[in-house]
Amino acid sequence: MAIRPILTVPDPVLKQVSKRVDAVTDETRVLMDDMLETMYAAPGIGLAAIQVGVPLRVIVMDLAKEDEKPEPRYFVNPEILETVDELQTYEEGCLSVPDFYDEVERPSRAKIRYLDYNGKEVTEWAEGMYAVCIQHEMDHLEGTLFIDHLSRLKRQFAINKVKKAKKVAAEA
Ligand code: K1U
Ligand code: ZN
Repeated sequence: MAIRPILTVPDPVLKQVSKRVDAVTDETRVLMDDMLETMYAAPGIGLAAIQVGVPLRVIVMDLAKEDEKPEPRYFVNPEILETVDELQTYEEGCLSVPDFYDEVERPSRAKIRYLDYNGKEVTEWAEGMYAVCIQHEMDHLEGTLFIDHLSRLKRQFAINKVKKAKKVAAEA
């Protein structure tokens, strides 16, 4: 397994639409293993393949708390089949927009279908934090970041903050 660098805004790669995976192979599993290690190291609770520069419809996630047993989840070619009208608001973050958080409103439940680590098809309802995170990660597959749900002013503030932090780090 390997930790891969995470792309940050305003990298144009993050705006790409990711392509479907033909079949879940050992190569896909190497990518998912690397992504999970990268996500744990960051640390984060989710990661889309495009965030490590791979434009494929692959997501990893682990919503277990620090004191709980890890519960890695793998999603290949995930689709949202249905959402409810009820909305929930959560203060989101993103490893591609480090150190910036803001509230985003999304459907509180989403019915999703995806292939798991072994290529088995799963259909289930996501709710609570699972619904927040899967919708955030599936946005990445369309080249959409959570800051795209905010006002232009807030989005530009977030991008400028990341740019400035990168400049300071490069000068140190
Ligand atoms: O960059 C990403 O897509 C991952 C992102 C997932 C996410 C967080 C919050 C709402 C929606 C989606 C993160 O993991 S940001 C870091 C984070 O939330 C976190 C890090 C350590 C412990 C707990 C949470
Ligand atoms: Zn993100």
